Amino acid sequence: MPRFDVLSLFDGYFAPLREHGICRRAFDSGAMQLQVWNPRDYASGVHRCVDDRPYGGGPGMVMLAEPLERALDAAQRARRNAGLVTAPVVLFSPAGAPLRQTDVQRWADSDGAVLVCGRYEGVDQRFIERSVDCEISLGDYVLSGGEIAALALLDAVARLLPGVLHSAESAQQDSFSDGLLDCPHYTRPPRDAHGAEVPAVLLGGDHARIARWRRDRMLRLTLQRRPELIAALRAAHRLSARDEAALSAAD
Ligand code: 9D3
Repeated sequence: MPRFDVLSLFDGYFAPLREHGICRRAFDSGAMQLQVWNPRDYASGVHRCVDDRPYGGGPGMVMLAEPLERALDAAQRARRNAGLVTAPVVLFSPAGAPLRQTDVQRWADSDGAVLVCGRYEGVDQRFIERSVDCEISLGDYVLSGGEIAALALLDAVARLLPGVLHSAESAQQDSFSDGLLDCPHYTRPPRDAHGAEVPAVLLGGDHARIARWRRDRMLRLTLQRRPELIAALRAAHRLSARDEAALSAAD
């Protein structure tokens, strides 16, 4: 059961996670724990300052190391008091490694982590070098801080935890967990008001044929939209001869 401790100047981002959907279920069932620590509460002086101007000049502000360090100490102490060993410290930053489903699965199987959400132009490098174990990004676009990235990780982890999803199969059948994009889905009616029909194979009840159709559609869609994912599966010898046949028929 992972426990996550989040360091954030905007702790209000994390309350809704406990209130909705699959994440709420993960917290209510005790499958995942979350505690949020605000570095502002660990800042010194009457002004409780958490940032300052960058040495060398330039735009924006930089987060002070000290309030982060003290909030991190409080979080690690609380974890120790709960019987856990010191957790790895993750910093969300545009310079991090893009988050992948394999990483999400590892966090779901772990005791959790301390998640540090950067704000402003960044965090004093001395905090990163002293205290951060890895840096994670959500992708190559600019966010205003690490909170949305932390929420994405927590959401992705929550749905993998035992007893949280309706069907254990859903997580197993995920797009990405097998390295492919998902196939199209259909539900009632079989012919809609626009006259559009559901592919006949899905209505036929031949489950082997349905499984083959779905696999072929996943392979074709992935080749069209994310050819690098097909290349990675090929390199890992995770495509069968009939997968290759479906791909040749596709182009
Ligand atoms: C021009 C330099 N900018 C780097 C792209 C400065 C900068 C912009 C935005 C520094 C920090 C941020 C705030 N972003 C995050 O903290 C962040 C982030 C992101 O912006 N994109 C993708 N993933 C992440 S994780 C944290």
